[in-house]
Amino acid sequence: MKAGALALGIGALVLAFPGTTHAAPAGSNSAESVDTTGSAQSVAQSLVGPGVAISNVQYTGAQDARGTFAFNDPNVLDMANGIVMSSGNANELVGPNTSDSTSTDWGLAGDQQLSDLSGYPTQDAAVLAFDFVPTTNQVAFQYSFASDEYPEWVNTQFNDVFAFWVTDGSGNATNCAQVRQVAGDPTSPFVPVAVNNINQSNPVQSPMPTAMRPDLFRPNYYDPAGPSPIALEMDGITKVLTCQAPVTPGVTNHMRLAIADSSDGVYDSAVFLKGTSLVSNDNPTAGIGLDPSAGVAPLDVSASVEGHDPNGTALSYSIDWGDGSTTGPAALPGDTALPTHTYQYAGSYAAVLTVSNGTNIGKSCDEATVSGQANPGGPVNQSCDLSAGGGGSTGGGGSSGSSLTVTTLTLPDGVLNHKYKWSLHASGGNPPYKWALATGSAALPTGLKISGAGVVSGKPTASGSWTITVSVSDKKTKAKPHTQNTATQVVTIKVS
Ligand SMILES: [Ca+2]
Ligand SMILES: [Ca+2]
Ligand SMILES: [Ca+2]
Repeated sequence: MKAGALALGIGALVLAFPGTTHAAPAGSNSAESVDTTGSAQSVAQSLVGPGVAISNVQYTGAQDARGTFAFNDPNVLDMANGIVMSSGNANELVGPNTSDSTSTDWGLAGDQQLSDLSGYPTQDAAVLAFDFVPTTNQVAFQYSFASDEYPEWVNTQFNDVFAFWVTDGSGNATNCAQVRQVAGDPTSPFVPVAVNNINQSNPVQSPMPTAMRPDLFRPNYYDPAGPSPIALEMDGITKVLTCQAPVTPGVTNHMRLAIADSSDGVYDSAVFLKGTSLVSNDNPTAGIGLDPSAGVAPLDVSASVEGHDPNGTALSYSIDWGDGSTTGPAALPGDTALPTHTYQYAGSYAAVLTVSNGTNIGKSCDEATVSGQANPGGPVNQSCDLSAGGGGSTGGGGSSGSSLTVTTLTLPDGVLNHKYKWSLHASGGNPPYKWALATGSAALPTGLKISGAGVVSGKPTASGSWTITVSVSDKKTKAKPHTQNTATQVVTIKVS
């Protein structure tokens, strides 16, 4: 049970859920599965993508505390598969959420480095370590932290914590599982990803503590009366975050992935790492979190933007909000910004962040769900999973080097004599892009025009259906032979 609960004056929570373990719901959800039977070597291998060779894999902790996962429902986690590490039994992470206190107390030792990060003594540490040889001076991978300490034990000593330490060829170690304490503030320190540093406060404390980085948090609080919003056992989970760390190319570097309970061994926490996402690359990382990420139109949101370039090059950023509006490109001083936007109409919008160092790009995406006033341009139902370049919040993936493609395949219908505005999108090639009607294309609907930035806008003054061909060109390469790519796409706009 939770030691210290009575001292906190919320012992009733413990009395209500006296058990320290409960039956695993594994198998109750066919869309999600966890497998803890593989070797540590195979688990580590599942994390690694192109450009990284691993060796000397070592694991400390319970066998059932680590494994691989396959999640088919993108609403659960924006990763289809990967590896998982837990302070309890990883098999119990599979949804639905059946308890607010899912616990396995292994009675195992903690980890001193994690205790230093948490600020409290840790227990039940699971530590996966290996050597690797990268081909560039940065590694990056995606992850998400989840816990049943949410929300009742936020802002307490039960500050479950994890870390990913990357040690370069000179012995310099970086914990890359960190976020800025305050969104968008370049003077704000980096803090470890932990229960107390990413949350939406604690409803059983009075007064309720300040929510920490709520823009990065997805609540999944246990509700005895009905299903929780996410088909996952954990009561809260962070959005997909990117770990980025400097490394020494061509020599042996070291990775240490660790998670533990704090102050007792119960109320599990876990971290999911995206499969094959540990890559060696030169792309800047990008992260975006919308706050709030749901509400009634008109919905004012702020986007915490974070980027980092592996070579320290100054970055710029732009956001396509998904409703035809864009922000930027703008400079990203201090590698962070907090732009705001208002969603005027109901819909599901994918806000796509692009961070550029002038040569390479990193992309990230977050979703806003807006209810209320219907969109006169027709329903909008976007998802980050549909975005180009692998989908989801990708920090290191980028799309530089892949072939230029128009990713907008359909355009929403217009309403006669009403404002219309929609952005076209492309991926690959060598951004920035320049848009136009393709040579020989039919004309746009009367009253609409297309800008070089790819925005189709105006006020249609005639009804009908127009099938046009749009064209996108990327930037001509500086090096000889100068190359420039062009892609076209046929789209239809109906006005009624
Ligand atoms: Ca739970
Ligand atoms: Ca435990
Ligand atoms: Ca715990």
